[in-house]
Amino acid sequence: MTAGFPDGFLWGVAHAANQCEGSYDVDGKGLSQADVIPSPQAMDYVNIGDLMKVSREQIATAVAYHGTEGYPKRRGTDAYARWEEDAALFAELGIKALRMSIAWTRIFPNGVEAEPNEAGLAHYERLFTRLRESGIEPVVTISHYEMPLHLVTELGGWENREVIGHYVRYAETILRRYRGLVRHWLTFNEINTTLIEPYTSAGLLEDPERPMEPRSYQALHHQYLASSHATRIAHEVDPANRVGCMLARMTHYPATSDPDDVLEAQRLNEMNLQHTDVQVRGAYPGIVRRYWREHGIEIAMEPGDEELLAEHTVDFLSFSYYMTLVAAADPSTYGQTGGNLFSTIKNPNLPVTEWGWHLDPVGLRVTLNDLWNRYQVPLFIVENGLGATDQVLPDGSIQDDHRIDYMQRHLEAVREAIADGVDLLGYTCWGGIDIVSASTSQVTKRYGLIYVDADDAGHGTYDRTRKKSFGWYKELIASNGASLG
Ligand code: BGP
Repeated sequence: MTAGFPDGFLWGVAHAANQCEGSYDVDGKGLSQADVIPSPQAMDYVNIGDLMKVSREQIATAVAYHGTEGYPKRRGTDAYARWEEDAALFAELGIKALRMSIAWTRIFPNGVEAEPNEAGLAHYERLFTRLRESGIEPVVTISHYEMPLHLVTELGGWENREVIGHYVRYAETILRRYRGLVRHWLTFNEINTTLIEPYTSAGLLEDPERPMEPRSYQALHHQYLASSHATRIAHEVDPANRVGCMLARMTHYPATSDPDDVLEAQRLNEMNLQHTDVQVRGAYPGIVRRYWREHGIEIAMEPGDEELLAEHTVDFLSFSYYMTLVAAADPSTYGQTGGNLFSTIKNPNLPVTEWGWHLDPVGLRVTLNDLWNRYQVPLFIVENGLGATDQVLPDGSIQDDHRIDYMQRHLEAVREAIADGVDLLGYTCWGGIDIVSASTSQVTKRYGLIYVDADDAGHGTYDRTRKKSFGWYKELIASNGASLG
């Protein structure tokens, strides 16, 4: 008999402003870099990164067009307009935490203004207040795949050190305004994705003259510094604030027991953990410095940078978990499957989702134990869920047993990890409500416990319906996990 979930465990759901809010030009909001990503003309689930970038020409076309047709993230799933209805549904679900993000462009529309936009600030204040009244703790990502477009086109995104100052002004504004309303903050969503999808994560546009990788590492350095500043300010504003980093954790298994495969898996794991090494331990690990040396990457640092990183490390480590990956010294002989952000060698032991992602509940236990053993700081699973097509039956119900099965098996693995000794703050599934996919911009790649009547072209009533999984999760939360059996 394993121990259960601890008292005060933060059961919740998660989503991001750029994928659910819509209302892209309402109440003074500026254009974000997500608002100009067009619907993909063709889906390629293996080369997923290609769907997450745009060119200068595409941006110019998007800026000249005022409307939502062809730009799914401008519509989201109408959560800005329907915030009260959604907050009521979340209260009914009984969640203890809502992981969400603030749209930077609602607070500083172009990112460079001296004064914030009061309409944007007031919106989130109303929402946080309502959540707290319902006993829901907001867990807020300061920048989740969203930054003002102006900072991308005029300043060059996070590669430019000036962006740190704009982020810090934004972060300080919200940290002060929501003092007492929000106590859990994440500085950046999946910070490692700056190396994988540099446009979506760091606002970097391609330049044929300048290879992307060194620019991405420079951008990351600036994001780490910005994160440390935000952590410093959060602690100054309210010592009760808890700040987390956020990693898309991708545990690599070796394809075989050949030591060369094992070494390659270890190398890829270390490279994935370089980000938490900086943000939790406070220093760049040797493997990254070696990588820079061997690839001719020179990072521009200023005096005091490394001290700042060392001094203002995060309080907890949050991460998304969707799958595990497979590594081999010679990957060319293996078949590939799709993946979150990039494809991987197909693991013959694991089934895959409709989008080709490995399904691996046991891997979540492996991941939790690895992270806990390495860092010994509280962990928080802030994303885990199944993207799937859902059918509405003639009686209007959605019987998403596939999602219930996914969550059941992943949460059983979580319970085992807690019994192993992992200190886990909470679990917020992705997502509470159907939203626009980050990578494919589809609504029909559904993650929610609440169905939204909308298709990929934006047609539909946007009305909300509780799926079968809603009732299942509600019971689970009410029993603090005991109904898992
Ligand atoms: C993570 C992102 C989320 C989310 C999720 C699912 O990488 O942090 O924003 O969308 O993955 O991915 P997708 O929407 O591409 O299916």
